[in-house]
Order: sequence, then structure tokens, then C-alpha cells
Amino acid sequence: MENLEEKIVQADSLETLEKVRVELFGKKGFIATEFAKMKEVPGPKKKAYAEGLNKRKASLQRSFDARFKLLKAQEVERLLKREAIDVSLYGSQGQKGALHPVMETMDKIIDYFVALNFAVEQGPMVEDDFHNFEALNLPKYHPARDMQDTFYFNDASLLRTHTSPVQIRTMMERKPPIRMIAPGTVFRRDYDLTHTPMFHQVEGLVVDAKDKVSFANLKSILTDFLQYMFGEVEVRFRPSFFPFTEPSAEVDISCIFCEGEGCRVCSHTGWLEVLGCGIVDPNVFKSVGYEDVSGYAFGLGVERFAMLMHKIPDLRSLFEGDIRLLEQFR
Ligand code: 2NL
Repeated sequence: MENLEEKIVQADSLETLEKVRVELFGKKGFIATEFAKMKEVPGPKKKAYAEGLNKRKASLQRSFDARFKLLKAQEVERLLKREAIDVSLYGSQGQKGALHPVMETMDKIIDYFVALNFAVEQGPMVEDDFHNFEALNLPKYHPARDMQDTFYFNDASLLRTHTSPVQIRTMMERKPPIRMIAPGTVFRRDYDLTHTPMFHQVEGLVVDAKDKVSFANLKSILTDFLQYMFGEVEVRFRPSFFPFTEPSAEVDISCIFCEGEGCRVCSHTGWLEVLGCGIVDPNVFKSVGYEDVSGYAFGLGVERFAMLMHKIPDLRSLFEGDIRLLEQFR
């Protein structure tokens, strides 16, 4: 009998103590077995026997509880020690995100025009023939439609090939004067060093009374804009053609890599083409129902700007999702 107390005190873990508990208090344990012997105890002695046994049980329970409390406390202590965190240690350096160079460039472009009171407008990427082509003086079967290879869903809908449909929608929803830019994602079937099927444009449009808009205004604002983007560069306007502007011009800056000396990037011309622009063709105004107004417009490819500003040799690398690219633009 005495070694029962001993067993409790000698249990050195909660697992061993649990075994002892079953041995003592379980269904077939010591206490239960002793109570079962009651029927063999002669009548007059039953009471004393039961009292003795109950005392014994209570005493064992006290010993057990004390041991359990101690072992449990030791267990908690052990766990706390094992799981302890030294809050004074340095953490590992978390990976920081960075703005994608295309978005960074886009933001810089937008900032310039917002400061000059241009509204920033948006429109759907899935467009229809009218807003993407027809209204821009590009009737069906016009050879200029070949200039941009279009992703068609069906005869009625397509992925916009430029952000010009946003200007068309804005003109149709509002009255002149209009002073807006349309930054956004556009799509063309093109894929090489300098073209990706998805890219970004910022187009600008100013429409006002005929005496308030001139090619001189356009020249002045674009020259200032390009010097804001690229620093002290020379800017030149070359006659060109777009179906939606007349007259039209392409805009070059002096090569930022060789300062006009001639290098591989500028194909030894000393100039880099960065913009297209012009005076809005009257046919465009006709299709949106505008009369007695004049306007200028321009368009640029954001990737090309980002490419030149960051000297990125292959445009496709911008969209491969390789984190090592972004790490270079922290
Ligand atoms: C380029 C040329 C250009 C426009 C875009 C435009 C829009 C309307 C009316 C007239 Cl609604 N023009 N946009 C005009 C000239 C050039 O972009 O080379 N973009 C990358």
C-alpha cells in the first residue's frame, strides 16, 4: 500500500503520472478493486472499511493533484523556454516592393499635365469599331488601318489599339473647351525588341475656339514637356502623317545617349523619335458633332519613354515578371 504514494512522487512526467492515475483511480484500478472487496467484508466492519478506504482515496488524490500541478508547471516552463522569442534580435530584411518602371514613367507624365490643368480621363479597353477607328477618320478599308494590327473579338468588338477612343468618348459626352489626357493600356499584334502586344500610351487633346488653339501652342507645350522628362535636350518637329491630325508632326529629342553625336541607339542620326502630334483633323470633329472649334492632339508610348529614361535594351523584359528587373528600379 505504501508504495502507491511512492509511485505518485516518482512519476517524472505527465505521461507516467497518467499511467499511475489509471492504476489508482481507473475502472480496474486500486481504489475500484478495494471497493469491490466490500462484499467480502463482514457486515459490522463494512462501515469502517469504507471510511478507511475513502480516506485513503482522498489522501492519494491530494498527492496526485500536488504531483500533477508540479509536473504541469514544469511542462509549461519547458515549453515557454523552448518557444521563447528574443524580441531584441534583428529581423530578416523583408522584401520591399517597387513601382514598375512603366507606371513610374506614366505617373511622371501625368504629373506634368495635371499641373497644367489637363483632366485625366479613362475609358474601356474593349472598344468598338466606331470609337477606335471610324470616328478617328479611319473608315473601313482605309489602308491606315493596316498600320496597327488589331486584336478582334468579333466584327463588333476589339481591344483598343490606342487611347484615342477615350478622347472620342469624352468629346461626345462634353462640350468644348476640352483639355485632357488619356493614359492607359492598349493592344497591338506586335512582338519584338521594341514592341509588346500590350503597352501603354498617354494621349493628349485640347479643343477650344478656333482662335485659341494653334500649332505654336502645341510646339511650346510639348517642348517644355520633353525637357521636363529628359532634361536639357533639343526638340525638333518633323512633318508626318496621321489620319486623325492635319497637319501632323513627329517629335524628336537630341539623343540622350550620345548628346547628338550619333550612336547605336539613335542609329547614328543624333535624334530619338518620342512623340506624334498634330492639329485635329476636321473629320474627327465632324464625327463627334463639334463645330467651329480647333484642337491639337498628341500621343506617346510610355514603354518607349521608360526604355529611354532607364536604358532598358529589350522591352519584353518589362513584362516577364522577373523580380530581378524590378530590383534594379528601387
Ligand atoms: C503616336 C501618335 C498621336 C493623336 C495621337 C488624336 C486623338 C484624337 C484626335 C486627334 Cl481624338 N488625334 N491622337 C494625334 C496625333 C498623334 O499619336 O505616335 N503615338 C504613339
